[in-house]
This record gives sequence, C-alpha cells and structure tokens, in this order.
Amino acid sequence: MQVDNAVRSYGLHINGHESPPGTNMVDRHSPATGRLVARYVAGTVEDARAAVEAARTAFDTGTWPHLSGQDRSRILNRLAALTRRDAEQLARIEAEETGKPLRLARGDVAASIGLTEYAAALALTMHGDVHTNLGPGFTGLVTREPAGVVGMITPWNFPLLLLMQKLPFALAAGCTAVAKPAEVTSGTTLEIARLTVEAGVPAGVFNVVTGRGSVVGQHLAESEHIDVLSFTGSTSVGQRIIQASGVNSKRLSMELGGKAATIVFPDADLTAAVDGVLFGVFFNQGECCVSGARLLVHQDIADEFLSAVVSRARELAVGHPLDEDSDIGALIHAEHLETVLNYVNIGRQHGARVLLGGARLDSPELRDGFFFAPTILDEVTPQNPAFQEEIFGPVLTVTRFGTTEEAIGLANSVEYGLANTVWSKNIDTALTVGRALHSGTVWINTTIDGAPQLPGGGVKNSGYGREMGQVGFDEFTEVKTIQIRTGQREPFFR
Ligand code: TAP
Repeated sequence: MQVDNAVRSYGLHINGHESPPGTNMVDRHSPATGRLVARYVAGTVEDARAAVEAARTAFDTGTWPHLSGQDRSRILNRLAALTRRDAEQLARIEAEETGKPLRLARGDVAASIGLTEYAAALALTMHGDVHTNLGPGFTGLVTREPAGVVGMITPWNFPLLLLMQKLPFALAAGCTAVAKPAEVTSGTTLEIARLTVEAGVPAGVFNVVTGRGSVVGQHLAESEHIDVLSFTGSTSVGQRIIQASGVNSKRLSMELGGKAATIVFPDADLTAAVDGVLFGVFFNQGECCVSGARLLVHQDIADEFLSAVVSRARELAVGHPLDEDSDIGALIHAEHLETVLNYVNIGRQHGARVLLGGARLDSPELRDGFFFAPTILDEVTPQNPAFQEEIFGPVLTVTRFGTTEEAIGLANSVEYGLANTVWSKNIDTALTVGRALHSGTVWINTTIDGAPQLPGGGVKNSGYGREMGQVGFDEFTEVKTIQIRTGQREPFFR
C-alpha cells in the first residue's frame, strides 16, 4: 500500500482482478494542500456493466451464497484482521483524500473493523424458523436466503466507514456486490477490494467501479441485474436514484441527508453538553449526515451556555489532516466551501448574528486548502434557510426555546429525520422528548455515538431502510416460506 508523497494510482476491481490504470483518469488533489494524491479510473457504462455481470455470475453460479456461515465468517474475520494490519495506512489515505484529521480517520478504521467482526458473527448465526404448531401434518419453514446482487453507492464524507456499514453485512448474508465510491475519495474502497482478495473472497463477489455518479452510479440504479441498491448520499441524488431504479423491483435502502437538532435543557450536565454540542457540529468539519447542526437551548440558560460554547470553540485547532493536533480539517473541495459560505451569508440576510467564524481561513499555513472557520450563528429563526437546509459544514445555528413542547416542535420542523440529541439529567424529560422526536436515532446525554449492534437510518426525507445491527443484516436477506404437508391429506377438490 502506497502512502506519503507517492501518488496512488488505481484501476477498476472487476471479477477478482484490478485493471491497470487507464488513460481516462480522475485526479484527486488533497483538499488541504492541493497536492495530487491519487488517480482513479473514470469508469464507463461498459465497465459498470462488466462489474454487474461478474457479481451476477458469482451469485447465480458461484460458491459464495452456498458456503457455510462458518466459512463466510472465517473469511470476514480474515478481512477484519487485514484491515487491522493496514489500519494506519488506510487512515492516512482517508485523511489525505477527504481532508479529515488523521486522528478521526483512525476512528473510522477502528469502527470499520468492529463492523466487519460483528458481521462475521451474524454470518454464523443466520437462521430461519420452523413452525410446528400449524395443525397435524403441516410444517412451515421460514428460511433466510441471500438477497442477491447488491449495488452500493457511497458519498465522500466517510468513504471507508459507510462502505463497511454495507459490505460485510451483504457478504455475511451470502450476497455479491458492486460498489461505486464517490469520485473524489475512492482510495480506501479500492484498498478494501485488494484486501478482500487477500482474505479469500472469491472472484466476482466484490467489484468496484470508480467514476462519475451520473455514469457509473446511474447504471447501477438502472440495472435490472441488481436486486438490492444500498445508497448513502444526498436527498436530491437519492430521489433521482429512486426514479431510475424502477426498471425492476429492486429493493432500495436510502441513507440520505440530515439536519439534526441538539436540545439542551437547564437540568443537563452543562459541561458535558458544551462538549457534546461542539463535537456534534464540528466533528468531521460538519461534513456529517448526523451533524448536530441546530442547537436548541432553553432560554433560561442560553446566554451563559452559549458563552461557554463559543469560548471552547475558539480553542479548537483547525489544521492539516496529517497534523496530530488538528481537531478540524479541510472541506472536501472548493465548490463545497462556496456552498457553506453562501449558507452563512443567507443565514445573516435572514437575521442571524455571527458569534464566531463565518469565513474561509486563509492564514499562510492554511491558504492552499479549503479550510472554513468553526462558525456559530445566533438568533436563527425556524424560517431561516440556515435552520432548515443541510449546510454540511462547520456551522452551528442557535435557537432558544421556552417549553418542552416548543423544543420538540422546533426539532421536528425540518424535512429531515436522521438523528437528534437530548441533553437532560431528568429521565422524564429526556425520554418524553426522545420518544417524540421524528428521527431514526436519538442520542441522550451523548452524541454521534454507536456500536455495530445498533441500527442507523432515517425517516422523512432522510430516507428509509436501516444499516447495521440485526435489522441492517436482514436487509440483505430474502425471506422464503416453505410449507409442507405430510401424511394422508384431504383432496383439494371433492
Ligand atoms: P451525493 O452527491 O448524493 O453523492 C453520493 C454518491 O452518489 C456519490 O458516489 C455520487 O457520485 C453518486 N451519484 C451522484 N449522482 C448520481 C446518479 N445520478 N446516480 C447514481 N449515483 C449518483 O452526496 P455527497 O455530496 O457525496 O455526500 C453528502 C451527502 O450524503 C449529504 O447529503 C449527507 O447527509 C449524505 N450522507 C448521508 C448519510 C446517511 S447514513 N444517511 C451518511 C453520510 C452522508 P459522484 O462521485 O459522481 O459524486
């Protein structure tokens, strides 16, 4: 695995082979320094078709769906061990290509290993039910079968982690797959493809085609040879995919955008809540679907609480991804930086007051990258686009509330429903609010937390379907009912 100053060049990974890099390549420059770090093939529709065909053949005529759970589990555990062996290099690639701090990228790799090990355990325990109480001579088997060929389309903010919320689970169930990573951050997906070969995953079971979403991704959505399409990305692209995927009755799992609220009540552990608010919004530069981008704080503590949040935010280090001291890295590319800046300006035009940041950072050491200052906007009304729309950057909006009902209403007043956070030491308040929030996940007295056993996913325009946990695994299986009559039975017609 090449890292540091070498430019990594990748081919496509189809049917167990990596093609040599071609002439039509996508160049990835580090968003922090501008240096060329990686080159991936700009895949074509023909490449995507070949990858789907390889996965289809591996599923229809190959051994993978028929291996014992123990064999699949062993291979997945080997993949986890190889990922652990290469953890530091994978983290560096992730940090270089996304701009996120290396320290956080290490966490993504560790979580990916945990997910792979958990999926390996699920491969062992996959089973069905037998119904023996249906009456004399009538037995029902409800079996779980692998769902087929899975298309996986992933975004640029957590390229490795979001792949590993899908891939090990699909493989554990006996499915085969074609992945299309984001065009600008394809490195770790291709590295995982190499590791699957080393781990003993048979040819054709996992394929990767890099390139444009409108070409490769669109083909996966349209292909009638794909049975399940698992997409993580924006709500607008997700809606395009839902339309394009109608050619066959493929199952869709849609992990889309978010606009999470963090609600702080006066009875919270306020020191922990300050820490949680900052981590919730500035983790991964705010380029996080579950980012706690909206602070809803009780009016009785708002001024004091905000002053603590602002003073702690000033201490956060924005810096180079490979610098061990960086808390916040670079945004993904210039266009995205412009989008974030625009939202800040729109927020101001709608009456928001900038308490901190609000601009690009252009000190001599950061000038070559897309660094944005941690930003806090106060006096943000629910009508403000900065409150309603996903900014996907290090921007916290602040809105005050008076009653619990008001807090719930504000939190639920956006089109998204991915996650929300509640800070309160009162079990009554915490659970009442937690139950009333419209989102797939609610954190209470913690934030952006998780475990492989716990499913994640959204409601409303944040999508449908769940990843991780037993529920996430089940999405890659098909239920079959086998009904058996034994002994003498009455004829159907007299
Ligand atoms: P998108 O622009 O939606 O891109 C996601 C993926 O879809 C990329 O691989 C992209 O390819 C591909 N794509 C683009 N157009 C396509 C098309 N017509 N057909 C098929 N695929 C297509 O998202 P992004 O900007 O990379 O990521 C940020 C978004 O992802 C945010 O909205 C964020 O909330 C969401 N997200 C959600 C979650 C969960 S768990 N719900 C997690 C992380 C991120 P290209 O390489 O060409 O762009």
